[in-house]
Amino acid sequence: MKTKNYLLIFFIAFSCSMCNSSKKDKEETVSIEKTSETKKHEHATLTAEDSLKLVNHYIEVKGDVEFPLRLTVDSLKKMKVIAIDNLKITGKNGEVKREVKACKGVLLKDILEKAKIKQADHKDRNFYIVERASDDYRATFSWAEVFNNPTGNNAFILFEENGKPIKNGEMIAICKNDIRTGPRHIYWLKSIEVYKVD
Ligand SMILES: Nc1nc2c(c(=O)[nH]1)N[C@H]1C(S)=C(S)[C@@H](COP(=O)(O)O)O[C@H]1N2
Ligand SMILES: [Mo]
Repeated sequence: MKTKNYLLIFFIAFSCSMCNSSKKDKEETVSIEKTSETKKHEHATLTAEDSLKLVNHYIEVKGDVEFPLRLTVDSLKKMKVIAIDNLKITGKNGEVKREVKACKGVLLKDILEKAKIKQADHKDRNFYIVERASDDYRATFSWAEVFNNPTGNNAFILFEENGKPIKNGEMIAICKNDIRTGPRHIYWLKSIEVYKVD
């Protein structure tokens, strides 16, 4: 009789623990699926608080440059400032995601000239430039695009939109002549990195 009771209690306890572990497994699978789903798509809508955490007060210019820089909105304002009207940010299907009536910024080219890319001679031109955001979103330019192509006069670092500071990071990057402007439009810009092709 006693052994029977013990067996019964053991059986109940065992089935309960099985029940729990399978539930846990299920929950874990669901949460993993959720994360990869957000990753697959563009970027999740952030709360104002989370967006604030991504803001940088300066951008770092680093890598293969003679003079690494730390640029703030104020230092950009001291450079050659260019006004841009009617900027359209378009997504991968050409849809307009955002429109800015008026904004101000400086050319990426001017920033790179200030930092001075470490070139051995005039044939040393195989560099790539990475604009990186605090969420690790990145856009890449080639040396030729910036210094030997109209793109050089269209790639900007912006610090002002419609007369006001920029909301999603103090400075953002854009490339105005891209067919779809979304991909090389970078919120929360954190660094501009120069690397040499091996
Ligand atoms: N830092 C950062 N910038 C980013 C992204 C991102 O995920 N992180 N997404 C890009 C994409 S895919 C597009 S289309 C444009 C416009 O996005 P929006 O619709 O969120 O304004 O921002 C780009 N800039
Ligand atoms: Mo996009």
